[in-house]
Amino acid sequence: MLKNATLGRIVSPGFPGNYSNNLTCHWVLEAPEGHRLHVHFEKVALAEDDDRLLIKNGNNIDSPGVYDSYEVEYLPNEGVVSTGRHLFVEFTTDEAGTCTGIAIRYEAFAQGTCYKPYVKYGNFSSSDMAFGVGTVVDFCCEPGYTLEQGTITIECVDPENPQWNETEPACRAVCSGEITDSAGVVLSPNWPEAYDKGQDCIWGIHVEEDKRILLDIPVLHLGKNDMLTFYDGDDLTANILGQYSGTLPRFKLYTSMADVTIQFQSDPATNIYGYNNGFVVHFFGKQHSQKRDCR
Ligand SMILES: [Ca+2]
Repeated sequence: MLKNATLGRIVSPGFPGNYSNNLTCHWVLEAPEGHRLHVHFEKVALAEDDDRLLIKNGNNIDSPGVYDSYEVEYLPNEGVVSTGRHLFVEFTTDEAGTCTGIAIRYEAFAQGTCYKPYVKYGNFSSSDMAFGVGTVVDFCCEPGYTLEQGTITIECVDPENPQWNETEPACRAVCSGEITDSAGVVLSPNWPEAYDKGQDCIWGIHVEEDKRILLDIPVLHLGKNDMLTFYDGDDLTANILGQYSGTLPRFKLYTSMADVTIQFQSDPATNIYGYNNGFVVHFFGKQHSQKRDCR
């Protein structure tokens, strides 16, 4: 029983390692008086057997359900909300087969308002930080992340039952993109979580014409059959600047022109091995070094 639940996180035993078999875990969340609860799913990774996550709109297992991993194929991006002060969470596992488990974030919000939006790897601005009816919220993602699902702007509507008029977006590191900013970052798909097998991604980066590009790669941690390739130009026929797999310490590359093409291919056969596998590439448009007129 979590009394006075204002903001926190529930994780399955051992998270982010695998959970054990034969578990039955219960949590009862109780928001402060006059408040409701919003739950956001950070991770629900269950073995495809009888392992189950259930969330009930009340303080016991017989309350009406708001989430059941048996019935839901895709996680609701916007999470779930309670109508009263309580949510009942049950996580059960059978006798074999485990996985990473669950991580859910909860936050209380006052009756008569919308819940405070939450976007992992993103930010928002709001016309009213109390999130009353009429509040308009605009979202953006951190560098390297792309808005997916949902919409950029949502509004708190319905004085009788305050709720957001649209689904909140999610921010994800996606496979491929065309980037025309003068500086930024390219992340491996799903970063900071592991990329999937069988990926083939291409990013084109184009800075102002009279510049060239400095690439600074602080993280490169790939499987031995996965490959990150940098081409000195705007397509895959350009000269290769560098081709990498495995793990490398921080390094830098320079293009000779204003375009670079980055290709990432992961082995379709092997599966990945955990957190922080991937890469981080920062890029900056740089003036070509010029002769200085010294006196
Ligand atoms: Ca199981």
